Amino acid sequence: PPGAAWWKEAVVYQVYPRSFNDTNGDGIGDLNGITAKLDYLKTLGVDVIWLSPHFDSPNADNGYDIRDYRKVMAEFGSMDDFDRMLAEMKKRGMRLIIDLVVNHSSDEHQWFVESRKSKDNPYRDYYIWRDGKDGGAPNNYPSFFGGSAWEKDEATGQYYLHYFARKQPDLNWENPKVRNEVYDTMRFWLDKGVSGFRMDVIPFISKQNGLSDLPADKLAHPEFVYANGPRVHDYLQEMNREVLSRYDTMTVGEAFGVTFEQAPLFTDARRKELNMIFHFDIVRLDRDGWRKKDWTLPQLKAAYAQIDRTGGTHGWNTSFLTNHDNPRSVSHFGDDSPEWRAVSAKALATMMLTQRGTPFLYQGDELGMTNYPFRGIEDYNDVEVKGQWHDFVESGKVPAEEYLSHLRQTSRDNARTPMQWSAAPNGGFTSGKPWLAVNPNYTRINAASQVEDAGSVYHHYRRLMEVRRQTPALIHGEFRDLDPANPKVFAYTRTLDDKRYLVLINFTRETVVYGLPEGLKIAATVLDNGAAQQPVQPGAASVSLQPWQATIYEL
Ligand code: TEU
Repeated sequence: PPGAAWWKEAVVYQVYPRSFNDTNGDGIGDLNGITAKLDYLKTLGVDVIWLSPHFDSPNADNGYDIRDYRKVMAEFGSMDDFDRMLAEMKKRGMRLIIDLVVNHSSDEHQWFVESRKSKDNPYRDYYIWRDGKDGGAPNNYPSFFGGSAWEKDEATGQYYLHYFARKQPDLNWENPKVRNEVYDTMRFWLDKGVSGFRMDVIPFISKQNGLSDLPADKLAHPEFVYANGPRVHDYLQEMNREVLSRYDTMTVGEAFGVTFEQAPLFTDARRKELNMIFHFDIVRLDRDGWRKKDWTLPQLKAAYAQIDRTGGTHGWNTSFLTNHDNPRSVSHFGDDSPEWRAVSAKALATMMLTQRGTPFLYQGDELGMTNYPFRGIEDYNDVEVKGQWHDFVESGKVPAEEYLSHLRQTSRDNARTPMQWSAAPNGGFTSGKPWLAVNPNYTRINAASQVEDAGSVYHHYRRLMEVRRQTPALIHGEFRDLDPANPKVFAYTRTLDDKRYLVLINFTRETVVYGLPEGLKIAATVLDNGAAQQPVQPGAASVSLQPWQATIYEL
């Protein structure tokens, strides 16, 4: 098909290494643990692995605070382990993309250690330093992890900018030396054989001219200002020219704060910036910060349609329902009660893998892993939670119970509990004490039992990836929502030349008799999620959809 590319056809699997597989008993996952599970991933049908940060880090934000961009985090292993892991991936025909976290570094990075020493240090301009104003911070920017985005530093009395934790100072991209350091780092890893990058909060790298105060209505969502710096596209085009265009890469930007209108500026291939971005509109459909809101199926469908339109003719999209910053997808968009968990997880898998966009599957979702049964604040590990607890609860603005009731559903820690490999202690994740508690449902929900069970969520994912790989229309075909207002059923077609497929997904616990619109008639069933009770006869113009049934048909 026109515009075909390996990274459009690939299925990506995100590994959060800290929680994936521990082989040395320290309670923290490691690179050897990933290598040990490559056959599992290969059998599942994974083409590309996105590895969350594996670099040397003091772990103020689980590796999203990097101390040395060319060193492997000691807890995860050594560079030899990395090289072996990559070689084993290649042997299996799999590729690796790594996390490029260059909006900020750790405050323990050598550049910052130097930078903070004095105003005339050669590294001073690697970061963003300003004088205070009226005895306080230079402006009213908030940090995503609580408090001000400015921290006063004793050595010089100036403030440095940090959009995230205090231990994550923002790099100064205005400085060409910083940009060249980043490009060198990228070449270092590309020369080792990685195939590209997931770019952490990449729209934030260009700061607003003058850094003036945010107006009151922007304070709750500063990302829409932070993502709109004047030079972000210059920098990305330069990065593309200097580095990306010289290798065969895949790039995906985490587009926090990017609106539908702006998305093509990043992904239109003619602009030579990034291949794709992660839109936040699905995973944050029912969110206002830490608060959970209700959502409806028509809203979800509208977000899908919008995202598909922004891809347009010259861009390409991602398809994902969670990652390490979001709750588990079955708990979020499905039904994680014992009766409906497996079938609704399969229905979501069908939806995710039949969108026009590269699917990004997060570890454990292929098992239908669920949110964790958190009780009190002491059950959480996330730096974001600690900051919010301070800002909202300790300040008296929000009652603890109210915050906690939302947090149970929205916390990033839901996705960060260890992988559930088997019914062995700690889900087989570690022989030691896991850094974050394993979900107690590991005895029922684990990889070992699902690999053995042809009817499991795992095998549904595997079959879906196989069907997708063999069906160009499900990758490249035009997407059309047949019935955007239907509150129970998601019905859409994927069309390429004379091939046309229909996907029907029942988002309820009830049977729904669904009459196909526009005189459409089913020719054959391609793949069902196990819910259908009887085969649909060729020529059928209506289907009795069982609870959470999700079926791909050929028209
Ligand atoms: O995430 C940025 C991001 O959008 C979220 O952290 C967001 O700020 C938060 O969930 C809002 O509630 C990236 C990484 O994915 C995340 O893990 C890091 O903590 C963050 O950047 C800083 O590097």
